[in-house]
Amino acid sequence: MKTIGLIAMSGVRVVNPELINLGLTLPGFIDRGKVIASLPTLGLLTLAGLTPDRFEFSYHDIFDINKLDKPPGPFDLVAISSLAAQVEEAYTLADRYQAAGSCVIMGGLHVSAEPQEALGHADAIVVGEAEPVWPKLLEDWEAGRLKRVYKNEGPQFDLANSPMPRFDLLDPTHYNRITVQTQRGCPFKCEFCAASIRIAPQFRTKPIDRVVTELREIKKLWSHPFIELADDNTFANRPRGKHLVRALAAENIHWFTETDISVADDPELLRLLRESGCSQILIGLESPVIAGMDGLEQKANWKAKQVDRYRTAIRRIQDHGITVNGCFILGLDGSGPETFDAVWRFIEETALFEVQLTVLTPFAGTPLYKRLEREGRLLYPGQWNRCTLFDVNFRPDRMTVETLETGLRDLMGKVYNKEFTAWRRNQFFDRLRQRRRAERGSDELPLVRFSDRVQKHA
Ligand code: B12
Repeated sequence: MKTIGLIAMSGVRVVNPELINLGLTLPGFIDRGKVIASLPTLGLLTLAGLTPDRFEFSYHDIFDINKLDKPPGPFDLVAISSLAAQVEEAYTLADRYQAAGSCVIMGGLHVSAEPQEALGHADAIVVGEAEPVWPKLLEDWEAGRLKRVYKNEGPQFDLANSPMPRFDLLDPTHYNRITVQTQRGCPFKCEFCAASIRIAPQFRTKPIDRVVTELREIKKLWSHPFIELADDNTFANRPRGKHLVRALAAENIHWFTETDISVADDPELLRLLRESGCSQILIGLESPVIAGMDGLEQKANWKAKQVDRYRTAIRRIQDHGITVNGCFILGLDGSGPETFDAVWRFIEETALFEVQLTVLTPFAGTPLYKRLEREGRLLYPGQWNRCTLFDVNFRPDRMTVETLETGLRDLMGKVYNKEFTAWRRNQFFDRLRQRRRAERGSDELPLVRFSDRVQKHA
């Protein structure tokens, strides 16, 4: 039986040593880091699900190739996933596997954006979604006629035909969260976005019964799974989103997903979310400062138009008992050093339960990358290991690189600080208790600021 090794490059990546040191001491940052490190690579499990039984599979997480005496294997064929931040490590590993005689196949978001580069390290690559081409690739390999590039030239893949990802390949004791994908693409077009929209431009959904079948498969392997939806924007289609949430509610799971701020407009959806075991939604707020938001969403400038209602919307979602993971991008064009303080005040005012602070990152294949390249503002072109979302690799337009780096570091120090993190979390639970006590809730519950509290205790 031919053996296939699925090689997942895993864990968190940061280059800047000061951020690494800071990260090691900040509880809010470490918590998220642990969660991230424990997510498996769904793309590879999906490949396995597409593969006939005559192959023997194993799945391997590689956290640090420098600590690897010997790569897992030997395998007849290895399939390696690629995100920008780890792709140089992935290439090193691919070279080692090729030298050892394995056939190396690479695919994923980065390889799809930089196919020529990847061909220097792989026998064949898949550009874009794997589902339509993977079975043919294996057939060609077995027949000794492997092509260099596989890319779907036919109609777009219908998610109704999605294979069951091979969750059974995972060691259940190693993962505390499992990913399930319910849709691909997003109706918005943000200049920086490097997620599945880059390989699946149209917003498409997986039939809900298929999603439920995947969940039931997971529940056979984990008794109380925490599900992280690997979606771009789960509720972009609101009616379908509500059907999905009702279906998830019946599965008795806790779950997390990514969406946009407009969920706050729909009280029925918020109620359903709460009742369904949804514990958190991640929202790309990007910035509370309008200057940085202008032109960011390139179809209708949608994101810039939402900024004024961010505070009310976040309060409304959290007061329904769903925590918000608010994501901010620092260094957006048009936003200067005043942004750091504005973000800090915003987080304090909204008491966001969870916060992700990142810097603007030009990933290969994005309109942002092309624009910054044109404008001569890329600092380290081709050094993909710096595409971590935390390392600055471009020249901002309204501050120096150093100001952005220091601003990010200082803000992280404040936002992920133990006392402030605890305060934000307590605010969420306190407001929830107040709301439950109130006969009919309103958005006007009294707002307590962290700084007021600190002053009172000083
Ligand atoms: C789950 C997740 C993770 C997981 C798993 C990552 C992985 N390798 O799959 C973990 C926790 C490890 C992770 C880590 C990081 N992540 Co992450 N993550 C996600 C998330 C939420 C979902 C990805 C997913 O599962 N998609 C579903 C699967 C089915 O799609 P897919 O992977 O694209 O796979 C399809 C194709 O690409 C292809 N394919 C994929 N791999 C392969 C391999 C072969 C051989 C073949 C043939 C085909 C193929 O076939 C699949 C089916 O069609 C996305 C955000 C989002 N909403 O999409 C961010 C995202 C992918 N992550 C991102 C980033 C930046 C990171 C980190 C750098 C953060 C950090 N600083 O540490 C690290 C990367 C370091 C590392 N070790 O890889 C960026 C990546 C941008 C880019 N283009 O590189 C994204 C898009 C989020 C963002 N903010 O932009 N992440």
